[in-house]
Order: sequence, then structure tokens, then C-alpha cells
Amino acid sequence: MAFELPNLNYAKSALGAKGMCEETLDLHYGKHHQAYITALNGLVANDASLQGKSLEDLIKGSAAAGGPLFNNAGQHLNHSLFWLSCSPTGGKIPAKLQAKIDSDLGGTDKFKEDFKQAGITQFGSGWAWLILGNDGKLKIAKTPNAVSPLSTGEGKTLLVCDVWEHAYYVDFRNRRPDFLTNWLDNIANYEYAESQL
Ligand code: MN3
Repeated sequence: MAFELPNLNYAKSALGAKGMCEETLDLHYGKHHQAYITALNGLVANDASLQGKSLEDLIKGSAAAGGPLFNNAGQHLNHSLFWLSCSPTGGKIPAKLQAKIDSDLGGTDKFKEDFKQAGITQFGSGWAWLILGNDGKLKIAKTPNAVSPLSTGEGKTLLVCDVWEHAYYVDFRNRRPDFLTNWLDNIANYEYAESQL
């Protein structure tokens, strides 16, 4: 079965008051994300050995080689996780996650500053992540392009923010740091993050 654009848990206009407008969603979700899925489906349709495999298996199987299959499968997964990481009621950290942030990452201010730095220093296209490491502790990571904690084996994704220009240019122009600050304070779906612990 072909891969499909996942439904959003909110209207495309729902994040507008939070600093991510409907035009951004139209382009980023409706065009960019869809384009990765269309390309991925084309690659799978032309290679019988890939058919019937899960997205996760396609990513793990192509991570070492890289190339178009890895890039499009990885971008599909990363964007799907990004939409889950956004919420119109985002920004509020629930108690269980808060306790982990305090014990593993040195508190909310330090967590946000370190996450922001990961996003700012990811040169070009990529992602900033809050992950549950294989040792059971929270970690902040950054990855380029289609790379993810799944493909590197670093741990489980709790939250991810897309830091490529198309994620913020309509709303914040060239100001990636401001996009990240706003995303962490107002959009990040910490309830989803906690549900993944
Ligand atoms: Mn993107």
C-alpha cells in the first residue's frame, strides 16, 4: 500500500495564533511533506524488494547507503513526527516530563537553551530533537537532512523541530532563533513528548 500524508490533529489554521500560519502549513505540510511521500512511493513502486516494508524498515535498511530512498523515507518519518510535535495548545510541560527535564537536562531554561542551540547550529537543513536515550535519560540531539534517532539508533523521539528554512521563513523570515524560541514556548507538544516516555 502506498504511503499517505498523515492527517493533522489540528486544522491548518490552528497554529496561526501561535506563530505558525496557515500558509506555512499549506506549503510545508501540503507541498513539501507530500513531495517526499510522492517520491518515496515512486521509488517503492519501481523496486519489488521494497514493497510491503514498513517505513521504519525502509529507513533502517537504507540508512547506511543513504541516497533517494533514505532521504525520502526519512523525511516522511521526520515530518510526521514534527506535526505530532506541534499543538495549538502547546508550550505547557506536564509534570512527569518536567521531572525528567529537571533531573536529566538541568531544568526547563537549560533544556530550552540547549535545544535552541542544537537547532541554531544545525547548518542548513535538519532537525533538533528531544529524545529518550538508550540509557533511559533525556537527550538533545541535532541531525542533518533525513537523519533521525531511528536511523542512528540513538534512542526514541519525544519531540522534534524542523529547522530548515521552509519551516519558518513565512512566519519569521531569516530569524531561526526567534522561530525556535517561539516553538519551544508556544507550539511544542510536551503532552505528546510525555506520552512517548
Ligand atoms: Mn520540512
